[in-house]
Amino acid sequence: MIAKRTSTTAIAVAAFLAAGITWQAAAADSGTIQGKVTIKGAAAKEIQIDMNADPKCASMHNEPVFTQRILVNDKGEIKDAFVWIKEGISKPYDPPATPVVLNQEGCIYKPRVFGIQVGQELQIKNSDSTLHNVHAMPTVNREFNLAQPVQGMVTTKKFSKAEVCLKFKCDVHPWMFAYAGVVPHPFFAVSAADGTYKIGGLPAGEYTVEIWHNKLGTQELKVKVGDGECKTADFALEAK
Ligand SMILES: [Cu+2]
Repeated sequence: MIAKRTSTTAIAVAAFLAAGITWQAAAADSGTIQGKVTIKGAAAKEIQIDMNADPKCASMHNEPVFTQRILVNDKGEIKDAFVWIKEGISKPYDPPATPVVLNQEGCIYKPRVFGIQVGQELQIKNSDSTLHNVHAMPTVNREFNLAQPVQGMVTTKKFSKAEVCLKFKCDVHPWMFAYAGVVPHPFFAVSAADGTYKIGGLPAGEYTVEIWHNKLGTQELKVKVGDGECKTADFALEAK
């Protein structure tokens, strides 16, 4: 029985080594950094939002709506953390032609946290039949404050400088917040509901990976990745 197990292991090792040969021939810009974002400790409870200040907002929800300060599941996995390569990217990357859309729907920003490249178009859309006032509150980019009184309105903006993260609020509805990670390259991700994130297509190199969370702050990890390699960088954020 033991001998049989050993031989299975030997085959597995041989297969791994065989895979290692193709590993060396991996294409350029094929590194990946991925991981999971979790919380250490218990997150503060979310508070139910009172939308009665704008009956139109209230009428769009049948269920109670809660604040979304720390989106965490019962396994402690965090959604909506922004992960990006803070240092180590040397090549310039043109912004993609496809715009990012920030929608206002049911008096909530969707998405709540998103990444966008410097110079990439941001389309801010009002899907509601009520007034929203989008107020971008940057620290290094240009502030703007625009009213969107009409349903279906779209306003296009761009950001000229990197900024992680830039906060948006609505001056009409005090519960509405969104956060944009403005990055000078395409290497960023937002953690999914199970806390996972993945940044692919990386050139071989040594990187500083930063995580940003709207309530739990930032953390950094140094990660070295080669062509075709996939490295794991997990983050555990202290509860607040
Ligand atoms: Cu609003």
